[in-house]
Amino acid sequence: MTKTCTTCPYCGVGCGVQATPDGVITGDNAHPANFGRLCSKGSALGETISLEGRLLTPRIGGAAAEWDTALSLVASKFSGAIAEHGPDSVAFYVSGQLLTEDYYVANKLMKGYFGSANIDTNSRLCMASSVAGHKRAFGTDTVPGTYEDMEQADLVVIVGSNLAWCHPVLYQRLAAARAARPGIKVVVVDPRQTATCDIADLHLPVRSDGDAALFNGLLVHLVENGKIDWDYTDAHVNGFAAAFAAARATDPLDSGLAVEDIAAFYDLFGKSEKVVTLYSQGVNQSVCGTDKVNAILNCHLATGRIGRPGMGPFSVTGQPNAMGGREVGGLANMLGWHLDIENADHRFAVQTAWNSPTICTKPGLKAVDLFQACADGKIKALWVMSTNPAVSMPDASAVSDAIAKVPFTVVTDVLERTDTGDLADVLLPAAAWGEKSGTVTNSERRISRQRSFLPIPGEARADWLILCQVAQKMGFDGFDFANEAEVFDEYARLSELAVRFKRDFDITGLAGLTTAGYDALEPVQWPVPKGAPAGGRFFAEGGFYHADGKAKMIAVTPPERAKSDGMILNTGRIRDQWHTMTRTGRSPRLGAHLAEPFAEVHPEDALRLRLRDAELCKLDTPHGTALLRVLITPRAQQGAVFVPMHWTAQTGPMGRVNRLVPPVTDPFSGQPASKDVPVSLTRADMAWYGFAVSAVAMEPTRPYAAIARCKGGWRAEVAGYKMPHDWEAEARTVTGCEIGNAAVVADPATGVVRVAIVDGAQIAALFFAAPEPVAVARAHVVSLLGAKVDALAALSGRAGADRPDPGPTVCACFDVGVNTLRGHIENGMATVELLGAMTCAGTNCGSCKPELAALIATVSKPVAAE
Ligand SMILES: Nc1nc2c(c(=O)[nH]1)N[C@H]1C(S)=C(S)[C@@H](COP(=O)(O)OP(=O)(O)OC[C@H]3O[C@@H](n4cnc5c(=O)[nH]c(N)nc54)[C@H](O)[C@@H]3O)O[C@H]1N2
Ligand SMILES: Nc1nc2c(c(=O)[nH]1)N[C@H]1C(S)=C(S)[C@@H](COP(=O)(O)OP(=O)(O)OC[C@H]3O[C@@H](n4cnc5c(=O)[nH]c(N)nc54)[C@H](O)[C@@H]3O)O[C@H]1N2
Ligand code: SF4
Ligand SMILES: [Mo]
Repeated sequence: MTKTCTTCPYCGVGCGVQATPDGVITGDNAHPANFGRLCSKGSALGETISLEGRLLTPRIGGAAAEWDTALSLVASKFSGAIAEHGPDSVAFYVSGQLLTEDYYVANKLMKGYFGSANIDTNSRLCMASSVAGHKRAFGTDTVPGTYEDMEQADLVVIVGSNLAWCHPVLYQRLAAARAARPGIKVVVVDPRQTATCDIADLHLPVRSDGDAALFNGLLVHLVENGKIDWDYTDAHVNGFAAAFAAARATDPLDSGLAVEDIAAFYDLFGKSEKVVTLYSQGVNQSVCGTDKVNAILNCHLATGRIGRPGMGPFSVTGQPNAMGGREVGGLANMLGWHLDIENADHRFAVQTAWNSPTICTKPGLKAVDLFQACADGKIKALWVMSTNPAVSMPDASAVSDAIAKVPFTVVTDVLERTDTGDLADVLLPAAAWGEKSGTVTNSERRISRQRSFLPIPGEARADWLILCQVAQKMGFDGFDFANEAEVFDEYARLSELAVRFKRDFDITGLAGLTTAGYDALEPVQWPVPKGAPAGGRFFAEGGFYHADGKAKMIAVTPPERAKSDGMILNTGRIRDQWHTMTRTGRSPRLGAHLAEPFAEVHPEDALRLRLRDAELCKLDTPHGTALLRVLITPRAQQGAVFVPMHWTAQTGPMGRVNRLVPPVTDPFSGQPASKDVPVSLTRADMAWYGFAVSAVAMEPTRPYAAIARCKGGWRAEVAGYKMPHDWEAEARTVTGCEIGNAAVVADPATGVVRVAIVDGAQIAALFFAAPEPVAVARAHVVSLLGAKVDALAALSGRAGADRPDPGPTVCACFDVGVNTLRGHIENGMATVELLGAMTCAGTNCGSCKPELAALIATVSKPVAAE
C-alpha cells in the first residue's frame, strides 16, 4: 500500500509520519524533527481515523442541510451583522490546529474584508505570553534556536514543561543525547515532580509563579560572578541597568526553593556556556507569564548565550501549527508576516498587496475579552473553528453561556458532537487530519507538509475552502484559490512584505511553487530567502528587530503574593490524551493509561484534609465545582493540587476543570492564568462507587461519571450520593444496556454488588458497585466484554489462570499492563532495558520509561537462594 509522508497532528514537535490508508502509521526516518521516532499518541493515530462520530453534512439548527443553504446563511448573517452593527460585531475564534492555509484565509477575510481584527485563537491560551515576551525583548516573535541546540548543550533547563509527556519525542532526543554524552546536565523547574524529572540532575520544586524571582536572582548571580558578556550587551542589548536593578530588588527565596538548590542551579548555569532554557505553559499561563518569559530571556541576553550552537532560550510550541498561526497573524493583535497592526505603513502595504476593500485599524478582542463581549451581547455573529472553547477556556461555564447567547454561532469541526458544537446554530463539517492537505510550522520554525492519504468522507470540506466559499457568497474577490497550493503561494509571495519592512519572517524562497512543487515540499526551516540558504539560528551577532537593531532586557518585578493557607489548583496535561479528547479519546489503548480525571494531592495535605486514595474529592472556586478521583503522591507539591484539563461534558462532566478557573489574564499577553487558582479542597461524601463496562456507548448519567473507550466498548467510573434500591435498574442506566438477561449478586456483609448482563452467550455489560471505591481488576473486566464466559465467573471480577489480568496500561504503544511488568520485575528483569526486551514496553516512544523506572523502584527484588 502507498505510504504518504505527512506530519503528526498533535504537538508542536511536528514529527514526520508515514501513513497508509488502512491506518498503519510509522515514524518518518527522514524527518528532521523526529528521525523516525513517535510517541504514544503519534503511534496510536491509526485508531483515531474511523468515521465514528464524524460530522459528515452541514447542519442548521440540528437538521441536515445542503452546503449551499448553509453557506448562504452564514454569509448573510455575517454581512447582516456587519451592515447593521459594524465590523467589530462579528468574531472568529480559531486554532493552532488549523493548517497555515486555513489560518491565512481566515485572517485575510476578517482583517482585510470585514475590516475588524476580532480574530483570536486558542494560541492566546497557549503561546501569547511567549509571543509578547519575544516581542518585548527581540522586537519580533522569533524562536532563535533549533532542536539540535538541546542536544549540543551542556546544560538544559526545563521550566514549566512536562516534556516527557507533552513533547515526548523532544524528550527522547534529549535523553538519547544525554546517554551518548553523560556530561549533559538537566534541571527541571516545576512545582510537581513530573515524569520529566526522570532525567533531571536537579529538580527545583518552585512554588507557583516563583520563576520570575528565580531568574531575577540568577541575573544577579551572573553579574556578581563575572558571567556577563559585556561585548555582546554593549553592542546588542539595551535595558541592562534597569533589568539588573529590578532583579537586585528581588529575593530569590520568593521562588519558594531551598537556598542550596538555588545555589546549585545558579552555579551550574553560571559555568555552562552552552545552556538551553526550554519553557512551556508553566511559564506562559500565568498572571506574570510575559514577565517570566523576559526574566528568562534577560539571562540569555546578558550572557550572550543566544543563537549559537547549543545555547539559547527555547519556547516550545504546543499545537502542531501554533507557530504557523503566529506567522500568518493569527492573534488579534498582529498582521501576517510578523507585521504590526499599529503600524500604518504595514497596514497600508498589506491592504495594497491584498487589494482588499479595507483593513483593520486596531487590535481586536483577545480570547477572554472576546467571549466577554459575547456575553455582553456585543458579538452578533461568531465562528469557532477547530477548537473547543466550551471546555478549554477559563470560566468554561460562563463561556458556554456566552456562546449560547450570541444570536448566530457557526462551529466548524470534524465531530458531530462536542461541548462547543452542541451550542452552535450552524455546524459545518471539516475534513480531518489524513484527509486535508497543507502546511504546519513546528517549534523550531520548520515548515512541513500535512498530506492527505484518505478520501474526504461525506460532504466534509477543507477549512480554507469553507472560508473561501463564505467569502465569495459575501461578494468578495480575492478568495478564488483553486487549491491549498495557491493559498500557500500567495502567502509565500507576500512575505516580500517582511523583507521590505526588514522583518524576520521571509519565506520568499518558497514563492512560485507549482502544485507539484508544493506537494513535494520537503520540511524546511525559515527564514527561506530567495536565492540564499534557508534556516539557521537568530541573534548570535545581534540583528534584533527593534528600531535600533538592539535587543531589550526588561525590568521584571515579580507580583506580590497574597498570603493564603488555601490550596492552589494547577492544571495541565497527561501523557496519552490530547486536549478535549475528541481524537485521542477514541483510542482504547490511549484510554487505558489514565481513564478518568484526577486530583494529584500531596500525602501531608491528604492527611490534613482526610482524603483517601481512590475516593472522590470536591474542588470549589467561586466559578464552579468539580468532583475528582484522589491520587495521593509525594510527587505533588504540598499546598497544590494538580488536575488534568481533558475531560468534557461528554466524558466526565464533573471533571471539567475549566469551570473552576477564573478568567484572570496576564496584562501584556492576555493569556489566562490556568495554573495558579485558589481553590478549596474537601472530601466528597459519596454513598457508593461503581465501575462498569458496556458494549454500547455510555452517557454520563450519575453525579460522578467518567467514560472512556476500551477494547470492545466503553468503560465508566461512577459514583452517587444515594444508595440505589434496584441494582439491575441502576446497572442498566449506567451501562445503557437494555438487552439481555441480568444476573445480580449482592453481598450484604460488604455491600458489594455485581451485575452481569449477558446477551446470548456473550457478556454485554458488567457493573460493580460498593460503598467504597470498587476494587476490581479493571483491565481484566474490560477483557471480558463480548467474551463467552459464564456470568458468575465474570462477576468474580478477578482473573483466572486462563485470563491473566495485565493491570492498568503503562506502555500504551505495546499495551503492556502494570501486573505483567511486575511479574517480570519479580523474576529479576529489574532494569528498564530488560523490561523492554521482555515486553517491548518503553521501546517505541519511550514515554513510559519514567513510569517503568518508578515501578522497578517499588517492586522488591527476590533474594537469591543461598
Ligand atoms: N500528551 C499531551 N501532549 C501535549 C498536549 C496534550 O494535550 N497532551 N498539548 C500540547 C499543547 S497545545 C501544549 S500548549 C503543550 C503544553 O505542554 P506543557 O507546558 O509541558 O504541559 P502542561 O501540563 O500544561 O504544563 C507543564 C507544567 O507546568 C507546571 N507548572 C505549573 N505552574 C508552574 C509554575 O508556576 N512554574 C513552573 N516552572 N511550572 C509550573 C505544571 O506542574 C506542569 O507540569 O503540550 C502539547 N503536548
Ligand atoms: N485549565 C487549563 N485550560 C487550558 C490549558 C491548560 O493547561 N489548563 N491549556 C490551554 C491550551 S495551551 C490549549 S492549546 C487549549 C486547547 O484547547 P482546544 O483547542 O479547545 O482543544 P482541542 O480538543 O484540541 O480542540 C480542537 C477541536 O477541533 C476539532 N478538529 C480537529 N481537527 C479539525 C480540523 O481539521 N478542522 C476543524 N475545523 N476542526 C478540527 C476537534 O474535534 C476539537 O473539537 O486549551 C487551553 N486550556
Ligand atoms: S511528539 Fe508525539 S504528539 Fe508530538 S508530534 Fe511527535 S508523535 Fe506527534
Ligand atoms: Mo497549547
